Amino acid sequence: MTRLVLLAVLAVGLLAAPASGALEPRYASPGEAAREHAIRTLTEFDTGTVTKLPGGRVLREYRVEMANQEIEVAPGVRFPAWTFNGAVPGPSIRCTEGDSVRVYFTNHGTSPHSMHFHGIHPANMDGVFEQVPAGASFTYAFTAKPFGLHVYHCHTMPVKMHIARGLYGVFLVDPKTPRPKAREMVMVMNGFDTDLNGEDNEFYTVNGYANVFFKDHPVPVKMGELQRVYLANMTELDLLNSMHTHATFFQVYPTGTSLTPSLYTDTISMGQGERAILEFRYDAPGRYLFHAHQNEFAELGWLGQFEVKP
Ligand SMILES: [Cu+2]
Repeated sequence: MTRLVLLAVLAVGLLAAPASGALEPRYASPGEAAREHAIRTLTEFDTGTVTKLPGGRVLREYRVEMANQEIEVAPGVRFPAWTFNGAVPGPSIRCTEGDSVRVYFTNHGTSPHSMHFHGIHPANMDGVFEQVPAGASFTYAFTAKPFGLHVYHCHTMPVKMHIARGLYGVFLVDPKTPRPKAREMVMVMNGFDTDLNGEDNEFYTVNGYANVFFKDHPVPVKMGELQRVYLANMTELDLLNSMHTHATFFQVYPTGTSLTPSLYTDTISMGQGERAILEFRYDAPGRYLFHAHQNEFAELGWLGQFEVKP
């Protein structure tokens, strides 16, 4: 009988799932929600609602809602996150160079927040001096430039804390002539200061859940296919994070602002806020590790594997 009631409650929860991105009603547990979010973030982009402005320019409109949201970051480990659209990292906002971008931001939190986009735009769209009080909204409007792999994050003091709590995501501006066809993935490297001491991280992840691409979801890769990773480092409290691929080398496009790679390697280190586009292939089937080359980070959750099949 109790089970029936529980099922009924879950069913009502599913039907009533709000559009604001609150996670609980969609999943059986916070752990399932967080794992699912990490996996979805790998391949999911928010390309906005697309219309044309008079004159023909593309207008892309996005909605981002800040909310305090407890999430799971490793099995059984809860973290009182501050989130954009209900999870960490926030949505991967994608557009094309020259598009007119509008981001409708609402702060459902308990303190001021903002969205600071990396890119080129006017001062009053920079998310620094125009703080958005709790309960208020703000519209960011700018032209997307330059093309490349950027990030956005809250820029409210103390910024260190607002980023450590989870307020960041990828802002990808495609060149007008698209990059060559590839299988594309987003990897946001981050850390979680789960004891909230403000000094160090207890867990390191890609896309928000420890070891998710090692244990729960080895990343399927088609042998010979061009793989493109949009890699961003949003780790707070540590100066550097890194990625190392086993048994293959990758081309590096720093910040994605050139179509010509500048490095061919198997390990890349990045400071806070840095990002790069990596391109590689696997020529033989099997399982290949990828992980932070700070082995401490790898052992605290930043470890994954590619499962290569013909
Ligand atoms: Cu904030």
